[in-house]
Amino acid sequence: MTIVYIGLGSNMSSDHGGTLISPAQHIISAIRSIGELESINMMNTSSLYQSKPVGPQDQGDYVNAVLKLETDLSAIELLDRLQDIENDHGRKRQQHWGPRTLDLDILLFGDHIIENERLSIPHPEISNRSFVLVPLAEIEPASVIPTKGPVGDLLVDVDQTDLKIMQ
Ligand code: ROI
Repeated sequence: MTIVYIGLGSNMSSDHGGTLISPAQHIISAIRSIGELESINMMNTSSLYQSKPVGPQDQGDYVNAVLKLETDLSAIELLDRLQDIENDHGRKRQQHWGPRTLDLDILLFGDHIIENERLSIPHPEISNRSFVLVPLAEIEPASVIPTKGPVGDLLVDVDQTDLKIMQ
Protein backbone atom coordinates (compact mmCIF):
# COMPACT_ATOMS: atom_id res chain seq x y z
CA MET A 1 0.00 0.00 0.00
CA THR A 2 1.19 3.48 -0.83
CA ILE A 3 0.08 6.67 0.89
CA VAL A 4 -0.91 9.26 -1.70
CA TYR A 5 -1.88 12.92 -1.51
CA ILE A 6 -4.06 14.40 -4.23
CA GLY A 7 -4.65 18.09 -4.87
CA LEU A 8 -8.06 19.12 -6.17
CA GLY A 9 -8.91 22.40 -7.86
CA SER A 10 -11.84 23.94 -9.73
CA ASN A 11 -12.76 27.46 -10.82
CA MET A 12 -15.47 26.85 -13.39
CA SER A 13 -19.11 25.97 -13.14
CA SER A 14 -20.55 23.46 -15.55
CA ASP A 15 -24.04 23.02 -16.91
CA HIS A 16 -25.79 19.70 -16.34
CA GLY A 17 -29.03 19.90 -18.27
CA GLY A 18 -29.76 23.42 -17.07
CA THR A 19 -28.44 22.94 -13.53
CA LEU A 20 -25.24 24.83 -12.76
CA ILE A 21 -22.63 22.86 -10.80
CA SER A 22 -20.36 25.23 -8.86
CA PRO A 23 -16.61 24.80 -8.33
CA ALA A 24 -17.20 23.70 -4.70
CA GLN A 25 -19.73 21.11 -5.91
CA HIS A 26 -17.18 19.79 -8.43
CA ILE A 27 -14.67 19.30 -5.62
CA ILE A 28 -17.20 17.55 -3.36
CA SER A 29 -18.35 15.33 -6.22
CA ALA A 30 -14.75 14.48 -7.16
CA ILE A 31 -13.96 13.52 -3.55
CA ARG A 32 -16.97 11.20 -3.64
CA SER A 33 -15.91 9.67 -6.99
CA ILE A 34 -12.36 9.09 -5.75
CA GLY A 35 -13.75 7.47 -2.60
CA GLU A 36 -15.75 5.06 -4.76
CA LEU A 37 -12.72 3.87 -6.76
CA GLU A 38 -11.76 0.26 -6.32
CA SER A 39 -8.36 -0.40 -4.76
CA ILE A 40 -8.22 2.83 -2.81
CA ASN A 41 -8.98 3.64 0.82
CA MET A 42 -9.81 7.24 1.51
CA MET A 43 -8.05 8.34 4.69
CA ASN A 44 -8.64 12.06 5.11
CA THR A 45 -9.81 15.20 3.33
CA SER A 46 -8.90 18.79 4.08
CA SER A 47 -11.33 21.66 4.35
CA LEU A 48 -12.28 23.39 1.12
CA TYR A 49 -10.31 26.59 0.51
CA GLN A 50 -11.12 29.55 -1.70
CA SER A 51 -8.00 30.89 -3.39
CA LYS A 52 -7.06 33.63 -5.84
CA PRO A 53 -5.79 32.27 -9.15
CA VAL A 54 -2.09 31.69 -9.41
CA GLY A 55 -1.08 32.59 -12.97
CA PRO A 56 -3.36 34.56 -15.30
CA GLN A 57 -5.68 36.77 -13.22
CA ASP A 58 -8.50 37.00 -15.78
CA GLN A 59 -10.21 33.92 -14.35
CA GLY A 60 -12.38 33.23 -11.32
CA ASP A 61 -11.24 32.26 -7.82
CA TYR A 62 -10.48 28.60 -7.23
CA VAL A 63 -11.77 26.11 -4.75
CA ASN A 64 -8.92 23.84 -3.62
CA ALA A 65 -8.56 20.86 -1.29
CA VAL A 66 -6.14 18.02 -0.61
CA LEU A 67 -6.99 14.44 0.20
CA LYS A 68 -5.04 11.51 1.58
CA LEU A 69 -5.62 7.94 0.48
CA GLU A 70 -3.88 4.61 0.42
CA THR A 71 -3.80 2.39 -2.61
CA ASP A 72 -2.12 -0.61 -4.17
CA LEU A 73 -2.49 0.91 -7.64
CA SER A 74 0.60 2.13 -9.46
CA ALA A 75 0.95 5.86 -9.99
CA ILE A 76 0.00 5.52 -13.68
CA GLU A 77 -3.05 3.38 -12.88
CA LEU A 78 -4.17 5.97 -10.35
CA LEU A 79 -3.54 8.79 -12.86
CA ASP A 80 -5.73 7.02 -15.44
CA ARG A 81 -8.57 6.77 -12.93
CA LEU A 82 -8.20 10.40 -11.89
CA GLN A 83 -8.26 11.53 -15.53
CA ASP A 84 -11.48 9.55 -16.05
CA ILE A 85 -12.98 11.49 -13.13
CA GLU A 86 -11.74 14.81 -14.59
CA ASN A 87 -13.35 13.91 -17.90
CA ASP A 88 -16.62 12.94 -16.17
CA HIS A 89 -16.64 16.45 -14.71
CA GLY A 90 -16.55 18.03 -18.14
CA ARG A 91 -12.86 18.72 -18.25
CA LYS A 92 -11.51 19.57 -21.66
CA ARG A 93 -7.77 19.63 -22.21
CA GLN A 94 -7.58 23.36 -22.09
CA GLN A 95 -5.24 26.28 -22.22
CA HIS A 96 -2.16 26.08 -20.03
CA TRP A 97 -2.84 27.81 -16.70
CA GLY A 98 -6.39 28.66 -17.77
CA PRO A 99 -9.70 28.02 -15.99
CA ARG A 100 -10.79 24.44 -15.36
CA THR A 101 -13.84 22.55 -14.11
CA LEU A 102 -11.70 20.00 -12.28
CA ASP A 103 -8.01 19.44 -11.84
CA LEU A 104 -6.75 16.38 -9.94
CA ASP A 105 -3.00 16.27 -9.31
CA ILE A 106 -1.05 13.49 -7.66
CA LEU A 107 1.06 15.61 -5.30
CA LEU A 108 2.91 12.84 -3.46
CA PHE A 109 3.05 9.10 -4.09
CA GLY A 110 4.66 7.58 -1.01
CA ASP A 111 8.23 8.79 -1.04
CA HIS A 112 8.60 8.03 -4.75
CA ILE A 113 10.22 10.44 -7.15
CA ILE A 114 8.63 9.96 -10.58
CA GLU A 115 9.58 11.79 -13.73
CA ASN A 116 8.11 10.72 -17.07
CA GLU A 117 6.04 12.23 -19.85
CA ARG A 118 2.80 11.88 -17.86
CA LEU A 119 3.87 12.38 -14.27
CA SER A 120 6.11 14.63 -12.29
CA ILE A 121 5.96 13.68 -8.60
CA PRO A 122 6.43 15.42 -6.20
CA HIS A 123 4.39 17.99 -8.10
CA PRO A 124 7.00 20.48 -9.34
CA GLU A 125 5.13 23.57 -8.11
CA ILE A 126 4.20 22.13 -4.73
CA SER A 127 6.56 24.29 -2.70
CA ASN A 128 5.32 27.59 -4.22
CA ARG A 129 1.61 27.06 -3.80
CA SER A 130 -0.21 27.98 -0.63
CA PHE A 131 -3.39 26.37 -2.03
CA VAL A 132 -1.57 23.01 -1.85
CA LEU A 133 0.67 23.47 1.20
CA VAL A 134 -2.00 24.82 3.56
CA PRO A 135 -4.54 21.99 3.04
CA LEU A 136 -1.71 19.44 3.05
CA ALA A 137 -0.44 20.79 6.39
CA GLU A 138 -4.01 20.76 7.73
CA ILE A 139 -4.30 16.99 7.25
CA GLU A 140 -0.62 16.05 7.64
CA PRO A 141 1.34 18.70 9.56
CA ALA A 142 4.38 16.43 9.84
CA SER A 143 4.66 15.55 6.15
CA VAL A 144 8.02 15.81 4.47
CA ILE A 145 8.10 16.36 0.73
CA PRO A 146 10.84 14.32 -0.98
CA THR A 147 13.60 16.61 -2.33
CA LYS A 148 11.90 19.71 -0.85
CA GLY A 149 11.56 19.31 2.91
CA PRO A 150 8.99 19.50 5.72
CA VAL A 151 5.69 21.11 4.74
CA GLY A 152 5.91 23.39 7.79
CA ASP A 153 9.23 24.84 6.56
CA LEU A 154 7.89 25.38 3.05
CA LEU A 155 4.80 27.14 4.39
CA VAL A 156 6.88 29.86 6.00
CA ASP A 157 7.92 31.10 2.56
CA VAL A 158 4.54 31.25 0.82
CA ASP A 159 2.00 34.05 0.88
CA GLN A 160 -1.22 32.81 2.47
CA THR A 161 -3.22 36.02 2.26
CA ASP A 162 -5.10 34.96 -0.88
CA LEU A 163 -6.42 31.78 0.71
CA LYS A 164 -9.56 31.45 2.82
CA ILE A 165 -11.10 28.42 4.45
CA MET A 166 -14.70 27.92 3.23
CA GLN A 167 -17.47 27.23 5.73
N1 ROI B 1 -4.62 28.81 -8.85
C1 ROI B 1 -5.25 28.42 -7.74
N2 ROI B 1 -5.46 29.31 -6.76
N3 ROI B 1 -5.69 27.14 -7.56
C2 ROI B 1 -5.48 26.20 -8.53
O1 ROI B 1 -5.89 25.03 -8.36
C3 ROI B 1 -4.80 26.58 -9.71
N4 ROI B 1 -4.55 25.68 -10.71
C4 ROI B 1 -3.90 26.03 -11.80
C5 ROI B 1 -3.34 27.42 -12.01
C6 ROI B 1 -3.88 27.97 -13.32
C7 ROI B 1 -1.82 27.34 -12.05
N5 ROI B 1 -3.72 28.33 -10.95
C8 ROI B 1 -4.37 27.92 -9.84
O2 ROI B 1 -3.66 25.11 -12.73
